[in-house]
Amino acid sequence: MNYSRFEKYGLEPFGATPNELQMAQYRMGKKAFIHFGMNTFTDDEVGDGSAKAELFNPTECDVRQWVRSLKAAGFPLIILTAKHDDGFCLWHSKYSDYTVANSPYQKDIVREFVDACHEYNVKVGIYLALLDNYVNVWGTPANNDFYANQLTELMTEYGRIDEVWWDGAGAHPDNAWARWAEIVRKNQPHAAIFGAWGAAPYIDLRWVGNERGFAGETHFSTINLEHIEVENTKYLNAGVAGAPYYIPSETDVSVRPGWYYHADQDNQVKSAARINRLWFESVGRNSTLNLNFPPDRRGLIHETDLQNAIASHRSISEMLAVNYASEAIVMADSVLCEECAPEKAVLDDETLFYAAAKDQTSVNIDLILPEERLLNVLCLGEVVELGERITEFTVEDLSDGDAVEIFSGTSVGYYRAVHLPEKQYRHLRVCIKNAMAAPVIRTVELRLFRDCPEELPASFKNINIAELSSAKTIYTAQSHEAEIIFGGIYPFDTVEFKVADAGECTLLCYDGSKYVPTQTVTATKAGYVYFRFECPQFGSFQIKIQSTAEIVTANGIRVLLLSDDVIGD
Ligand code: IPT
Repeated sequence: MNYSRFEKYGLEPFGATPNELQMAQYRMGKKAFIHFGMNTFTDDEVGDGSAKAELFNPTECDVRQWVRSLKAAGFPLIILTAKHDDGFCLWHSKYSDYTVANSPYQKDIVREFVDACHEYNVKVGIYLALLDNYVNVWGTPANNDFYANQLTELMTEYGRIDEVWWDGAGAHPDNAWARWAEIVRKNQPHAAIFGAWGAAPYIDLRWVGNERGFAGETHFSTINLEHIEVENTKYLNAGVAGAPYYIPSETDVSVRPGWYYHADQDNQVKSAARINRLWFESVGRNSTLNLNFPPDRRGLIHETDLQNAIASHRSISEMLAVNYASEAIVMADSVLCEECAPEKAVLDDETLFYAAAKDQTSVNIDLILPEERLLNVLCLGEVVELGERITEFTVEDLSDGDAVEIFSGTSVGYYRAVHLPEKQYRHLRVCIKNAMAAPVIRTVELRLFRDCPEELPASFKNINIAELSSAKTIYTAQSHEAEIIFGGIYPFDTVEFKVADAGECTLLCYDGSKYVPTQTVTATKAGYVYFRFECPQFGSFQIKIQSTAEIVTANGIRVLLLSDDVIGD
């Protein structure tokens, strides 16, 4: 990183700072994910590697459609699952016979994908799962060579790659992280590495701690390595102010309940308004958005998914097109020097910034508009090359004379977009109340956001999630236990089943690494048992029921969303 443009004003980095790869990621803001593979044809989310390669048979596969349309929806980088946990390779790997080469499709999809990205000037990301249920050497020393070999193929035979995605699922303590990272660094110097668990010392991007699409309201890129190494989702979601490692988060979430395409989720695609909210809660909270679009059995991204993504992109782009702060008179009560005056932060130029005087950790920035403007969003961004500094800020409205606090927040980082009450404003004040070092601010923006009309996904209601094609129910312990794997992240507020006699029943939700008991209900006699939640339970891939009474398997288990509030977390 070149600091000379800061040094001339005596500005020095505070704490941990980003590298160039991380800066490039921030600037992209959002990116797309593609989950396509054998699961698309078996209606699975995680395959066991037993499905025959012949099953992979997209009828109208058009990889260029994916890239072209996701570019139109504003995604400058697309990450492809070259291989998921089932082991089915979308490229012609020499190290496995479970590949597209042995399917009716035959063509190398990684090649088609990279070529299409280059054609449309889109950056390339590659996801190579750590698990391989087909080759099945995971957990043995042979896996380290096997993974290194496949990674080398992908890193050397396809041209430039900008992101490598290492899922935490399947991360093994004995994985050869240093060696694998070296394969990426040596062959693909532009590639940022996303990773988890033991990969922590080698990664550029961390997981945000959930697959529901939000970074915490407090969200620092700085974090302690051990929070990643033990996958502490609370800290992944919030970061830690002033912590020693600078590892920004990536918020991965699917536009559908599942990562893979399932026809019975066609009317559960997130609406444009919901995607807008994903943007505000990731990009607008100092994270990046990685939004998944699963191609269907034709080998095309479904029309609804694209329509909603494009509508969302349009409303965010319209918002970003006009920064009303650039018309304002901008004043601050502390300024380091003339070149770092506060009006520099309202200009559309990444290299210009406002800096408060040395050691000044609280400062007010006034924005006085030439006339009243209808506004509802304020965006701030720090010069994070000098470290994340701000820990507390408020926004005040002075349009009617007295200062009225209309927002209060904590972290800012590279970018923070907040909603303000929508009204005609004349005078706003950003009060940096506290910072770990004098604030250096890259951008201050005042904007008008016009949301897309909200359409609730029509048919969450009354669908038994446990009966969808991608779900499985497994009864164990002589039917005193049942496990339901949904194949996707569904909201639900009700679980219903029948017991053969009186007993205690506990519902456990899987949080990504373990089952967490959430509710216990006592059945006083044979009959139906219900678990009810006041608001939808989000983000579970699978649940388990344990009961001292026998579960009546003939009746099955119903997992439902009965309330309408599918939008809240
Ligand atoms: C979860 C991993 O544990 C985490 O490290 C990260 O890779 C994440 O997936 C990506 O979405 S596993 C998931 C079943 C919660």
